[in-house]
Amino acid sequence: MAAKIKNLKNIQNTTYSLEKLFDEAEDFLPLLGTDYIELYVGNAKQSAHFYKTAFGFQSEAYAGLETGLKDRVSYVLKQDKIRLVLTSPLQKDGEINQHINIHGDGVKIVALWVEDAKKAYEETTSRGAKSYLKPTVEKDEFGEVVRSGIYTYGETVHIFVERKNYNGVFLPGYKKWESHYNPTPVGLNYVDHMVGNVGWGEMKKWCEFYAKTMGFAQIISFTDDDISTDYTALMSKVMSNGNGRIKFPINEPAKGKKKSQIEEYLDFYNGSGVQHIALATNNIVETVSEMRKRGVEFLYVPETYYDDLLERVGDIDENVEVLKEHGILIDRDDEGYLLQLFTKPVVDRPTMFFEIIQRKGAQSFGVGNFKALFEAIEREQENRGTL
Ligand code: TYF
Ligand code: FE
Repeated sequence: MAAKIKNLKNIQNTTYSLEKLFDEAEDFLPLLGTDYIELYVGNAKQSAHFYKTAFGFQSEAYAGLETGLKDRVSYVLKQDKIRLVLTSPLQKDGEINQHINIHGDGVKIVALWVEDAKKAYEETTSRGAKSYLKPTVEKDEFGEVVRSGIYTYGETVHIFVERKNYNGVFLPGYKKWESHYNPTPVGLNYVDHMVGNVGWGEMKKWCEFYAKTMGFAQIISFTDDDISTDYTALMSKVMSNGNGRIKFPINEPAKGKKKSQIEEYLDFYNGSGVQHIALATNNIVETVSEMRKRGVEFLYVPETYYDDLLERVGDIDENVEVLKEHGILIDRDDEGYLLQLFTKPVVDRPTMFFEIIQRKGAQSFGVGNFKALFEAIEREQENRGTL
């Protein structure tokens, strides 16, 4: 067992070089960053209140009946570079209702910021990506935005957003959302990565999808031999774009002693979808203590995790007692270390959750924490009776 984990650490600790992975090929899909993440939810007004209160997001933009929409409402929230869009249907039937009926509240759109949305569409669809939205120009008095989109795993889609010199609040059609209720930010800065759970045996297919249609490369791989030991059965590969701004780990379940956490997700989500959104902070202790105060529930890490911590990770800037108090996990690779912590699912189904991460050099994914993390997830599964 220990050998397995060690073995895994070796895989993780091999520094990948984006330059080496990408130097040959010209990047046919340059991505500037994550533009927004849109969730389809049952009650966007209340979800928006939750993300403002508990996660420190700011009111940014709104579209609904007041702006001329008849069938849906969207609230746009912002915190530094992170944009969340919460959308609910205003009528029966239709795509949004169906999405919520099948999946519960969940991520529908992972929007990527590009220089040229038409080219992004052509490059990806000509390589086999399925079209979701043909290049569409939207205009208002603040400028012009072009969007296009393709399907990825499950019913999830990627929308390419080209902002030209747009200086409206979000997109044409949205108005500024003025609110008297403005809780302070909690220090979340950008989307570090977003993880997809895909069906049995589908990881390879979706990694190939990102490689072939979007020009991504695999930077890390965990096989079931590595992590389907006593803990939780899953396999994972991390796909990255050429500049490393977009990282999509893809998990698939594997057969283990207990029901895989990925299988539990697939059962409740009724298919593949976004499992977690990792948000970066530059002060995880402050961010997490603030989020706890505001009611966010995090996975519980036993105090014994901290017993051999300094042996495992060496010198760190933070006080171990403080990390222990908040259950923050730490892992080191050959470039530095990272601190991370996972929320419990933020919806009623055991599906989507968030990761809070602070990177201090390390560009890896916390493999040294998998044992503690997966045991914590299993305790939750046990409480739910789904293990
Ligand atoms: O994103 C990752 O790959 C890490 C590890 O249920 C991980 O955060 C993998 C599975 C999981 C939670 C985290
Ligand atoms: Fe993660």
